[in-house]
Formats: sequence, C-alpha cells, structure tokens
Amino acid sequence: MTNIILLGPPGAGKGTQAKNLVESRNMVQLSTGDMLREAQASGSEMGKKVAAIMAEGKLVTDQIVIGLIREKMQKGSEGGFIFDGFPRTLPQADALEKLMLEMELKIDSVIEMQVNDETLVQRIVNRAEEARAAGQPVRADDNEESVKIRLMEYYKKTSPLIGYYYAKGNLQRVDGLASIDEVKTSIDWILGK
Ligand code: B4P
Repeated sequence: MTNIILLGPPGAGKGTQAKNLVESRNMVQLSTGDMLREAQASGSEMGKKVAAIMAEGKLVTDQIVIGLIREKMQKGSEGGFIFDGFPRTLPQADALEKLMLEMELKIDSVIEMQVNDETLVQRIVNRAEEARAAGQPVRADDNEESVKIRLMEYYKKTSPLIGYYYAKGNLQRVDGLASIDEVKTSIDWILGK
C-alpha cells in the first residue's frame, strides 16, 4: 500500500496524474475539488455554500474539506490513497497527519508538480475552450480572472507546504511541464514498481 500527496498549483496536472494512478495501481483518488463539485451538483446546503467561493478561485474553509476527507478515508483503500489537491493549507496538513496516525497509515511520498504560471493559465483557459467547443459544461473557475486568484491563493496558503514536507524528508519534485506521459513516467519512477 502506498499513500501519496500530489502537490502543485492549479492546473499543474494533479487530477490528470491521479486518474492514471487509479488505473495503474488500484489506488483511491481523494480529490477535494471533485468532492466539492459533487456537493454543488447534488444541490446540498454545503454545495450551495461553497459554490461562490470556488467560482471566485478562493479556498473553501479547512473545516469543510477536512470533514470530506475524513469521511472518504473511512471507506479505506487496498492500493492506498492519492491525496489530490489536499492538503492546501498548513492546518489541513496537520489534520491529515492526525487522521493518518489514527488509521495507522503513513504518507510515503509528497510529489510536487512544478509548472510556471504562464503555462498554468494557458492550460486552464484551453480546458475551458475545449469544453465549450464540445458543448460540455465549463468549470465556473476555469477563466483567466479566477485562475489568477487561484494562483494567488496557492502562493499564499499552499506553497508553505513545500517547506513543511521538505523538512519531513518526503518531498519529491517532478517537471510538470513535460508531457502527460512523461510526467506519469517520472511519478512511476518515484513510486517504484
Ligand atoms: P481542483 O479541483 O483541485 O483543481 P486544480 O488545482 O485546478 O486542478 P489540477 O491541478 O488537478 O489540474 P488538472 O489535472 O485538472 O480545485 C478547484 C477548487 O476547489 C479550488 O480552487 C478551491 O476553491 C477548491 N478546493 C479544492 N481542494 C481544496 C482544499 N483542500 N482546500 C480548500 N479549497 C479546496 O489539469 C488542468 C489542465 O491541464 C487539464 O486540461 C489537463 O488536461 C491539462 N494538463 C495536465 N497535465 C498536463 C501536461 N503534462 N501537459 C499538458 N497539459 C496538461
């Protein structure tokens, strides 16, 4: 069993690589972004509460996302968990550490996906354009204005986690500018067979 955190700015490819790992390693993807979008789609009170915050590009409260993660982790995973987009703040990282201890699990690897701001904005704007062209729904936060706020939130609240995990000795970096397949190969190399 392997438990990993995918860390990186919006559009770095965390969700893309998490899906690869689910297929190839029987791991369970815990994407707080997906969980929050599901809550919105279900029309729940919580979903309504977070909709405007997410559309603007801000982070939702620690309390909400920690609650979501706790609930999903209780279902367990044979291959291990991929934390995708969680933790995003230091209090979330502390909460995850406590949850892992409670469940007698450990984080094996924190993989930081490095991509420059210009590429991130371009990828997200492209995703919105592709969805529009295919007649599919466009994510409310996939526009240039929200992406800039998402990036500011990342640098202010999430990037301190790089030092946090570096100090714990389990931070590894991959070049997120490489192709999707190349990034996958780098992650496979880090995780081993
Ligand atoms: P998320 O859903 O986590 O969205 P993200 O960070 O933008 O996406 P990701 O990095 O997964 O990029 P993707 O693979 O999709 O968060 C959305 C919002 O939810 C947040 O802003 C916040 O409001 C809220 N939220 C979520 N978690 C939270 C938490 N813990 N605390 C508080 N709030 C939270 O890739 C993007 C695009 O790039 C895709 O089109 C993909 O095809 C493309 N791409 C990926 N890899 C590529 C590559 N190597 N080369 C070329 N293109 C690539």
